[in-house]
Amino acid sequence: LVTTVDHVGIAVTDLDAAIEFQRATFGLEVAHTEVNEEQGVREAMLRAPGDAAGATQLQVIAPLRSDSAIAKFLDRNGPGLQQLAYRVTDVDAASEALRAKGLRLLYDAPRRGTAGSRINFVHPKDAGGVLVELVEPAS
Ligand code: V0V
Repeated sequence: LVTTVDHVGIAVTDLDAAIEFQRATFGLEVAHTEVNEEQGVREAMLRAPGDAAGATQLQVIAPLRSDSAIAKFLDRNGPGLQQLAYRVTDVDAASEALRAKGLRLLYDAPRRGTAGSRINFVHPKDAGGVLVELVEPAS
């Protein structure tokens, strides 16, 4: 079902400060930044300098609005790991396969994710306490 780990996502309060921390501390570089109004986030994808294209990235995610999922996560937990994202070739088929196994998918139909990807999420209570994202990259 999964082709690779696409990214791991951490929730942060200050996106620019988090990017600078990851750069100055770990040497990660910004590969992409974006605002996703529907998800209520400002986010950046960070990469290790030696990685090939398509390698696993670190996503840093800050809230745009107080009613967003990220704002709620920060209120409850503070900054930290928020999600694990698996790459799939077909998010509709992957979602259907997981539904057939009895897992709850958050969306009836995939929504728009980073860089034109199509995404859905498995409810954390059905995935060992981990919010699992499914990512079908833009073709
Ligand atoms: C909540 N829970 C989590 C969790 N968020 N557990 C692990 N990881 C998380 N991130 C737990 C929470 O503590 C509760 O446990 C339980 O799940 C259900 O909580 P709830 O009150 O029913 O639900 P909420 O309101 O906390 O919402 C949780 C969900 C929400 C997962 C439904 O965060 C959501 O819709 N997430 C999907 C969208 C999202 O995360 N967008 C931001 C990233 P107890 O207390 O009952 O034990 S945007 C993004 O990733 C993009 C654009 C991209 O990658 O392309």
